Amino acid sequence: MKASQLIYPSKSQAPLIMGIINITPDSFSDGSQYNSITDAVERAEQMVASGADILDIGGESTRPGAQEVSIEEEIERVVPIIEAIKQFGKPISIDTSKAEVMYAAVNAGAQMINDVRALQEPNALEMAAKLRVPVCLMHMQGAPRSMQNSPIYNNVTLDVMDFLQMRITDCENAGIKKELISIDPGFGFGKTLEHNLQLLNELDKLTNLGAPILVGLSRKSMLGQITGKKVDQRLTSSLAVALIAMQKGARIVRVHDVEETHDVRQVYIALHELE
Ligand code: YH5
Repeated sequence: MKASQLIYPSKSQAPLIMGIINITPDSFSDGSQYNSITDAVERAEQMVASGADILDIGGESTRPGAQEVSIEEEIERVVPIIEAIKQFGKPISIDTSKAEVMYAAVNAGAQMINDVRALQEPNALEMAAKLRVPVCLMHMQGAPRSMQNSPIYNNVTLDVMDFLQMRITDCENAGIKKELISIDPGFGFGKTLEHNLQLLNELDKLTNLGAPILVGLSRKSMLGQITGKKVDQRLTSSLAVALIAMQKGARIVRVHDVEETHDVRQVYIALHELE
């Protein structure tokens, strides 16, 4: 089956659900790559059955303190998964900052680049322009290793918007069509709880940048700070913020729990008389 093309939903269309498939060294703990591939493929199949519109494949952990991954290692992690999940017929996005990984992933069948470093790594901008696929530009203050050490903003929403506007301009100057660009405020990436809450409250302001908004809030630490719950107990709070983000204009929600988020989207669709 050929994967369908990825087209961003307009203001009057239902938001898309992006399912998160992480391939990290933890999945290789038994030393065999076979299990991690079959695991990821099984999760992807379930996500598609539950209503995922996009599958986001990541081979680099951006959690604070996580080990850096080499280009070769990242390619070895993601390419077999992409090749194996193409059959489900849904667009695949590659969560990477490395130009070489973008190239290998798109050649293997990925149709979108999701970059937490907003194409600022060497050659990433040129590579994304050459590949002509949709790109998500995310805001991050600092680098993953140290980003949560007292992040500072003048006004977090305005600072994030300034950054995203500059990256949109740089992308357009590099030859990336505006229609291919989506933006993401980067919840939890160099932000305190207060910063994250202000960004979510003011998410609608980001629509003024004229690019579809993607958000990743699922199971994040800010939900742990609010509810006092550990990462595997954050489903309810994740669903609450998914609905709030949709109401404030998010066009793509990046989530772990696709089936439950699909119900949330049904509520949103019914309320707004969509489809
Ligand atoms: C994002 O927001 N995030 S990777 C910590 C967690 C739970 C989840 C402690 N890639 C984003 O998902 N891409 C990641 O609990 C992303 N937007 C986009 N576009 C971090 C992550 C996570 C971290």
